[in-house]
Parts: sequence; C-alpha cells; structure tokens
Amino acid sequence: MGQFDWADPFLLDDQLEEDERMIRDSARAYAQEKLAPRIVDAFQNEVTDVAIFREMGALGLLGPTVPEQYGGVGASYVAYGLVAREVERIDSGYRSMMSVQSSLVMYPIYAFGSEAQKMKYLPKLASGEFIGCFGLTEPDAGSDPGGMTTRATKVDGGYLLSGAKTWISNSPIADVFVVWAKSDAHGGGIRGFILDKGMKGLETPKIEGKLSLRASITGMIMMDEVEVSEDALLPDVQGLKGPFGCLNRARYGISWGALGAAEFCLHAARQYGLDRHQFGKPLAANQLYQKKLADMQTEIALGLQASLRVGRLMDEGRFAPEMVSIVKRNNVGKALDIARMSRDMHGGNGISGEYQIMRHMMNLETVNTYEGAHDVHALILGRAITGIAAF
Ligand code: TGC
Ligand code: FAD
Repeated sequence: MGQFDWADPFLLDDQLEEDERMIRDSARAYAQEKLAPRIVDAFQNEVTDVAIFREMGALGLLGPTVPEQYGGVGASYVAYGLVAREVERIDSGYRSMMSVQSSLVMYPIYAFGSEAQKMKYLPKLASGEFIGCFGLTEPDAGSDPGGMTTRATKVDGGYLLSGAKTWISNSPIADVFVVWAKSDAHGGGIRGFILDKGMKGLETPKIEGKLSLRASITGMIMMDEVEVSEDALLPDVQGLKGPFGCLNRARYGISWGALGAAEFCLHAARQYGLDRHQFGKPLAANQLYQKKLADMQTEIALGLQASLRVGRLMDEGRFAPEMVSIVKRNNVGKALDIARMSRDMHGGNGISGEYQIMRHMMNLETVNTYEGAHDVHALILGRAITGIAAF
C-alpha cells in the first residue's frame, strides 16, 4: 500500500522528468526567497519591480521553451507550467509578467518571426534586458478580437499603424510591443507587427486604480500613425490563428499558475485551522472545516493532473485548443472558488493584506477574465460539442 501525501495526493512529483524537477525547484526557490518577501508591499503600493524580469531571465525562467540558440533553455511545456505554478503561488501578477514575456512575446517572434527578428529580440527578452507586451484587446474588441479596428496602412518601405489597445500587461514599461492589426496590404487580414519603445506616435499610458493584479502594471498602447519598416511585420502568420496560437500557450500556463495560487490558499487555510481554536478546539477539528479542505485538495489534485496531461500532449505536438479551454476555464474557476473559501475560513483575518488570501482572490478575478473569459471558454467547448458557434 502506498503512502498518502495530503499536499501531493496523486504523486505528481513522480510523474516529472529530472530536468523538469530541476527547473521547478529553481523557480520555487526563487519565488519563495525573492518574490514572497516583496509581494505584500508591492501589491499594497501598486509597485511593479522591473528588476524581476532580469532576475527571472538570469534563472532561465523567461521563454524557457525557446531553444538555446535564441536564449531560451529548450525546456518542455510541462516545465513551463511548473514555473507558472511556483510563481503564481506567490502572486498572479508576477506570473502575468512572466507569461506575457514568454508566451505572448517570445513565442510569436520565435514561431512567426524572421531569423533577423529572432536574433534581434529573443536573447534580450530571454535575459530580461527587454520587457515585452502583447496588444490584442481594444476598447471595443475584447472577447471578440476579430472586431479590432487598429489598422496598418501600407506606405513606401513599411506601414503606418493607428489604433488603440487597452488592458495591456507590461505596456507602460515595455521595450518591445507585439501588436495585431488589420492590414490593407493583406486584404484587411490580421497581421502581427513588432514595435519598439520610443517610436514616434506611440504612447503607453498606465491604467490607474486596479483592485487586482496590482503588482503587475497594465496600460494602453495608443498608436497615431506609428511608422514601421517592412521588417517589423511578422512574416509567417496571417489571421486570428496568429494571436490565438500564442494564447494557447499562455492559457495553458495559466491553468497551472492558478492552481499554484489555490495551493497557497489551501495550505494557509489548513494551517490556520490547526492553529486557531474556537469553542475549545481547533477550527480544523470541525467537520464543515474539513469538508472545505477536502474539496479544495480534490479540485487542485484533479486540475494538476489535467494540466500535466495537456502539457505532455503539447510537448508531443498532439494538443488541441479545446483541451486548453477545459483546463484554463476549470482550473481558474476552481482556484477562484478555493480562494473565496479560504478567505471565509480565515474569518476577519481573511480580509487583511498580511494573510494574503484576499490578494489571491482579487487577482484570480482578473485571471478568470483575461485570456478568454470563463464563459467564452464554455462557448469554445460548446461549439466543439455541438458544432454550433454560439458567440
Ligand atoms: P474563429 O472563427 O473561431 O477562428 C478564427 C481563426 O483562428 C483560428 N483559431 C485558432 N488557432 C489556433 N488556436 C486557437 N485557439 C484558435 N482559435 C481559433 C481558427 O482556426 C480560424 O483560422 P482560419 O485560418 O480559418 O481563419 O474566431 P472567432 O472570431 O469566432 O473567435 C471566437 C473566440 C471566442 C474563439 C475568440 O474570439 C476568443 O478566444 N476570444 C477570447 C479573446 C481572448 O482570449 N483575448 C485574450 C487577449 S490577451 C490577454 O488577455 C493577455 S493577459 C496575459 C497576462 O497578463 O497573463
Ligand atoms: P467583454 O468581451 O466585454 O466581456 C464581458 C462579459 O461578457 C464577460 O463575462 C464575457 O464572458 C461575456 N461575454 C462576451 N461575449 C459573450 C458571448 N458571446 N456570450 C456570452 N457571454 C459573453 N489583453 C491583451 O491583449 N493583452 C494583455 O496583455 C492583456 N492583459 C490584461 C490584464 C488585465 C489586468 C486585464 C483585466 C485584462 C487584460 N487583457 C489583455 C484583456 C483581456 O483579455 C480582456 O479583458 C478579455 O478578453 C475580456 O474582454 P473584455 O474585457 O472586453 O470583456
């Protein structure tokens, strides 16, 4: 008979390769030693520490799946998921900074870029010397990015880009902008462009007053006839499959990351229940309290196994986007439920910054919305089940 480990019910650790465990351990040590001590103040004071990009870069945590010749470490998608889980165990905002850089900026340059674009951008993005952002969402095109109005107009030797992107992670501090626009030279089709900080007509105002992801800066990308040369165009993709190809990877990483936040909330509720006494016994001695812990543990364990399976299929080149919709939607939804439950189990202390549960809860509200809102993923799955698009 095997031993039961409450913190690793299905022995996930046994299912990892040695190099995946090494990357996971390195991410865990960094997150616990360097990120955990910063986060309470960073969230409270809405501070995004740009040094974090360089620290993560030095450890190979940015774009880890990119091959070594371009600055990555050629890691598996399972390893990438494990990094997301460790970073989001501290804060979803820190994971956001990492996953935008990795899946939404480095991946499209690697997958759709020219050799010159790869050499120019990838090593500096991998080291954290450059910070990247990804502009898809617009004020009037969120769940329906096909409704975007940003335009690329052909001019001699290049393009003029005009339009507004909003809710863009990292944009106010970014050096590199992957922006999606409808291009008149390509029949109005959606194309990707790489813009650089400081270009004339490019503004990146910060969005103020967020109550979620406060350690990860968010802004707009305002483009007023920004002139780019022909070599700013990502040559190897046209249409929505460009941005969606990136989103598949980022959404998959989020499915692991959200469960890292959920694990933090489970572990905190368990310890709180053991330490705090009411009615002459520990809170954890009550049946209701134990049922909540069991529900949390069960959802986390099932969700991690599902993400591991999708990661293995991704590494084998056999994943379908709908698989990613299942794990992004369900794991984030369950993580949000778990954070709310843990907040309740902490009583009054649950609302304090010091106990950190409410911060995770507030962050997960964003995670449930971005990268395809919870219900939008249900519609993607509904379409696959019925053959009818209900958007
Ligand atoms: P649809 O007709 O379904 O597809 C259009 C074209 O795209 C292809 N495609 C995909 N390709 C690869 N992967 C996927 N997941 C794909 N989904 C669709 C499709 O094959 C087709 O190709 P082609 O060659 O036939 O043209 O498109 P639709 O307009 O009906 O889309 C509907 C829907 C709901 C699927 C889509 O619009 C959607 O997913 N909406 C959600 C938008 C979203 O996720 N936005 C995220 C913005 S970025 C972000 O939030 C970053 S936060 C990061 C952080 O801080 O961590
Ligand atoms: P809407 O599309 O207006 O949706 C509002 C509600 O309506 C949702 O509940 C949705 O599920 C529902 N809904 C929409 N359509 C349907 C339908 N057909 N049927 C049923 N229900 C529907 N975007 C980027 O491009 N890059 C980034 O880096 C980025 N970072 C972000 C960071 C933060 C902090 C946040 C909050 C957002 C970020 N986003 C980013 C934007 C994010 O992807 C969008 O907010 C998201 O796609 C939803 O779009 P929306 O906000 O316009 O909501």
